[in-house]
Amino acid sequence: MISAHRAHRLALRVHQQVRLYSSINPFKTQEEYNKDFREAKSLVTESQIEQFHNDGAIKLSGVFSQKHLDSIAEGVEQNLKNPSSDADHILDGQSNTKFFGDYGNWHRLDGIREFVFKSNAAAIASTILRTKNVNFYHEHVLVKQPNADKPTPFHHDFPYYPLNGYDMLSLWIPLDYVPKDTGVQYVKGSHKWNKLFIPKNFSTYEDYQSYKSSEQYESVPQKEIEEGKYELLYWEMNPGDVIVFHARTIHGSPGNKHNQNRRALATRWLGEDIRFTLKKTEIPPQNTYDLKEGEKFHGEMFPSFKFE
Ligand SMILES: O=C(O)CCC(=O)C(=O)O
Repeated sequence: MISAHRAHRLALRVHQQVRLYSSINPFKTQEEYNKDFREAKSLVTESQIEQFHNDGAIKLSGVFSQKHLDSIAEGVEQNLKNPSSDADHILDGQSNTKFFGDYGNWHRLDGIREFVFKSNAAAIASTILRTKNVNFYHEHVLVKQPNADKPTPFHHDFPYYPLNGYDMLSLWIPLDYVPKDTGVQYVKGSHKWNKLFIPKNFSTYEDYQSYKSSEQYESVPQKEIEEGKYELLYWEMNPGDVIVFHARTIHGSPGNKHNQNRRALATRWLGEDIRFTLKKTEIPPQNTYDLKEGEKFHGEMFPSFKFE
């Protein structure tokens, strides 16, 4: 469990770095963000938006340019070389290859920061949430190395985070070709079950202890998912494609059976109704960045994107 001291140190480090980077990075003009927003309407149709809200996950094809994928690739490389203290290096039982995961480093990784602020990601998230104002929450780098056969356990993201509300989504963006049998699988419609599931440790597959005592949470129905009780959505993907999924949609992925990397970046976006709430969990980071209970996320840690 993260100590209060470590949480405070992390919050301080992040604050200092964010202040530094946002003062030197010119980002885009409001007019350029507005243009992204107008163009997003041609990248995602009204029926795809409807499908996202009904199914909890959609795939969009050819959405990100090579320039933006190059930024992500640079950021992923930087992250692999310089992981945070919260990074997961999950060993693979069979072959000793790894599943690497790390998050919340955008403020210190040039490539990721470039992508978040200069790509059309915010405009796409906003369009799909049917709003003109989103906040960036954080990024998550996920790299399954060749033949890393460890699956990602089924889970949904929402209970991992200190927040309440409904309108939150992720953009899962692969940098490599993803064969269908390696792609993330989504339990269709599970975001609308009105249930919260206990987060899982990606390494041990165990439910996190601190949630077990709360009646609010139950275990993910792993057995039923494996037995095929629910419809799963999953896709073959090419670089430039993206999966947009709701923070309450249950998802997981098989191991990487192929002799090539499966590098991906998930960026997480908050809509209008999301509010900070302190949950006592074992999952870092636990820093609250000075947010008060019930407050909207704001400030340099959770940059706001507005579109006109
Ligand atoms: O990439 C994966 O295997 C899982 C992704 C995931 O869990 C997420 O983006 O929330």
